[in-house]
Amino acid sequence: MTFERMWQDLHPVGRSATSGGYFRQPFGSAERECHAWFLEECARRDLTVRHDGNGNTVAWWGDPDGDGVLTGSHLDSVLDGGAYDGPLGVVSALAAVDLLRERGFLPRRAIGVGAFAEEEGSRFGLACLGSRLATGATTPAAARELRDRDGVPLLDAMAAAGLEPELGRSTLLDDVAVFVELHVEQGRDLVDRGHAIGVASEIWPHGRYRFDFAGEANHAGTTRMEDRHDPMLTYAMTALAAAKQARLAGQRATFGRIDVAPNGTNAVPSRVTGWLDARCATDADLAALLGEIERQAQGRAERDGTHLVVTAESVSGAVVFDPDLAARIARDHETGDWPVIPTMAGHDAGILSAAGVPTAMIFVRNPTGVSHSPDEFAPMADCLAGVDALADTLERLAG
Ligand code: HGY
Ligand code: MN
Ligand code: MN
Ligand code: MN
Repeated sequence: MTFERMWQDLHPVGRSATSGGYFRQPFGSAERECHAWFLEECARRDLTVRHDGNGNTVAWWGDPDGDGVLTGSHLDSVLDGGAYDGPLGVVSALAAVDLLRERGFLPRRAIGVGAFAEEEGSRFGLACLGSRLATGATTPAAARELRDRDGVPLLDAMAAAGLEPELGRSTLLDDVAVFVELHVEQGRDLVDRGHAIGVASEIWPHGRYRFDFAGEANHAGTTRMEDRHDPMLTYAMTALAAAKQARLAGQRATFGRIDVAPNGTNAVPSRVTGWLDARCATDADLAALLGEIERQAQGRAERDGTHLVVTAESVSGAVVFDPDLAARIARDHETGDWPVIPTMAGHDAGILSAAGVPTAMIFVRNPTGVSHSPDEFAPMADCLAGVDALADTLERLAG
């Protein structure tokens, strides 16, 4: 099975020697090394590579002619992330092509292996940037405005990585009739149910919001507590309120990133910026959660004499995958039905589904249940079961 060889080749790219975590920043050196590896593997298989000018790449087995079966995922990672989130879907897709060829399968519909750009939004702040540009969910004009944390424009980052970015209308999906993304499970559902493989039923709505808390810089020693307008306090109470509100309703609210100015030990901050990642089962729940968090935050800002501005940076609505397609994939397998389960993690598959492309997701068991961390893991046996499941699915869809 070629999966092991490919996984050994790709595994070390972008892994930190200290934390063991991965940082494959979009259009950064490690992610570009992964992408170059991907192109080499496509060339080995005589796949026809197409770039869409927006950072996305699809390599075709056969001529899609508007009716292709696409699989694949992303190669970028979050900061200090895991090895499997993204790359497992790309490597499994290449291994599934090999397995189908070993079976002597000749596709009636072309099969494409894709790598979408900037799925994590870890550099330019917009999750699933590549697939959003591919579907038109984000316009090229909006993408041109994006800057990374150092102020580098998206176009410059892409050009510096050797791409010839157009950021124009992507033709990538003109060839795609159906998309199946294999992904490591980011949770414990499969391990709790005792299954190596699962199929996605839906993706929760997911929003990212910037909370800008402005206060009054002052001396940490000479300023009495009652005289302060400290944005760190307003931020801290907001983070606590968000966590409490989400927990009460079985939802998700995370402040995983903050910026403090001037960020000095002996100065009351003038500004604190926090980014909230919120996820709920329905669009209405997400709007209600945000409303309640913002209401409590504004109330605290009044108490602290600080000022709060909340900006929605990216919001993805609820995605319900085609239940018939999900059931077809879940049912046809030797070991009986696989579980059809929801995910609270966002995926390129969600963006394509929202754009009307018939889409399905296959999950591979992660016994740790942990993701976006070096501890993310999928046993080799389960990865191979995933390749087999993906090959079976592609055989059915492209046969
Ligand atoms: O953030 C997410 O849900 C996904 O892993 N990009
Ligand atoms: Mn992912
Ligand atoms: Mn991820
Ligand atoms: Mn099988």
